[in-house]
Amino acid sequence: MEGQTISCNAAVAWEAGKPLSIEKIDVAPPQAGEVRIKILATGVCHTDAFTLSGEDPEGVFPCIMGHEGGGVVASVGEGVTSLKPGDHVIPLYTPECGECKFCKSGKTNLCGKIRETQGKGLMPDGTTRFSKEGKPIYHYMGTSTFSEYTVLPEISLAKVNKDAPLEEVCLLGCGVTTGMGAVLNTAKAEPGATIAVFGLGGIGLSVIIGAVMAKAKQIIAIDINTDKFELAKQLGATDVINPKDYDKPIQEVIVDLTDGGVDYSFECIGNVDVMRSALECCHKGWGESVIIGVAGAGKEISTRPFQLVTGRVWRGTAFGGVKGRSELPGIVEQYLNGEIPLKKFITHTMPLKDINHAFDLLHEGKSIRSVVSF
Ligand code: NAD
Ligand code: AHE
Ligand code: ZN
Ligand code: ZN
Repeated sequence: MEGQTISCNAAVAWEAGKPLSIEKIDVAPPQAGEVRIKILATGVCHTDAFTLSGEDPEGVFPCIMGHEGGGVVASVGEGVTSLKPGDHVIPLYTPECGECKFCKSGKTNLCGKIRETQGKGLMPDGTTRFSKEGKPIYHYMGTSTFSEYTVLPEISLAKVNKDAPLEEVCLLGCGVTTGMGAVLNTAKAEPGATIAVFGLGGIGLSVIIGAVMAKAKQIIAIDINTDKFELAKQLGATDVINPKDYDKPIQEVIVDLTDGGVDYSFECIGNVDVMRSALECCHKGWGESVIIGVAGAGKEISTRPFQLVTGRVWRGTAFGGVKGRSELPGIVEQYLNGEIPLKKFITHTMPLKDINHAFDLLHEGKSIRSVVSF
């Protein structure tokens, strides 16, 4: 099977706004520098739903979505040295080549090596490994985990401890790492900090985990769906707030609650109006707001420049600032040491054939993470 095309099941997004369709597809063998993976589990993140909605300027169809996976190396292409069949891996939508300007900068986890082709749904050589009846199907975020088999560049795979159950640590492929990393790497919150988290899905709840790790003294969790409050409190939120309970802007509520504003805030929704609230609830002189949520084509953020003149800082984060190949294996070890309660995030599990139900649950606000097991 090593050098042959594999026929397997995948959830294909034929076009924006339509449910995924379970299809038999062909997965070509890995080319030079590439690795074919058998996916064992994948989470469903809001970004998958965002792209499927048609709002993503980089959305190309037909494609195979999914970017929060865990799998086992099935075979490797020519020149691959760091991975071998049987290795357990987490696909990375933010690769780490170690040699590009970004990787060498010491300032970012973004890697520039394959970003252009990845954004077009292609492998680095400009072609796809997926097809059906000879018609190419695009990759998604360089990962395409909604397939029994997928192909990734070697630089887009983190090798992890085989003791870690892939149906849990797949969540470290996006959501949980992003939220924790946003606090620890991007904001670098210090002990005693006050923190506001907007949106309590997989990302916002992981921000709470990061805030507890950073020893924040106050963690204010905000959502319009009060069903999310129980888990937020379990994870360490000190205050839970529903903006609908107030007749003044939520930033004013938080400023009043915190003697002038929080040290750090995190937007985990993708709503540009909430991004403004998240900035404006920060303390004058030093408060920093981190944008995590992904907003649709044409959306823009705004605030009075005076908010920045008077010392508030607006920044953003991708994958929580984590360099996947070098840092994700250590985060998996933290999980194995009991430091990251991934199980609490898995509200639903299902086989691939029911993946559309995971999208329904997400839209209905009923799930934190659905994990599809293969
Ligand atoms: P989710 O749908 O599980 O959670 C979003 C939460 O926001 C829900 O609980 C919802 O009730 C709440 N919400 C919606 N509108 C609100 C409002 N007006 N005020 C307060 N709460 C509101 O989504 P998720 O998987 O946690 O992802 C969150 C966002 O993060 C998405 O935009 C996703 O695309 C993005 N994301 C970004 C990165 C990154 O690297 N930057 C990584 C993962 C996800
Ligand atoms: N393609 C979109 C933006 C999507 C986006 O911002 N993706 C995040 C990861 S979301 C994970 O759930 C990201 O890492 N961005 C950095 C990058 O290089 O893509 C658009 O607006 O064009
Ligand atoms: Zn994601
Ligand atoms: Zn690089």
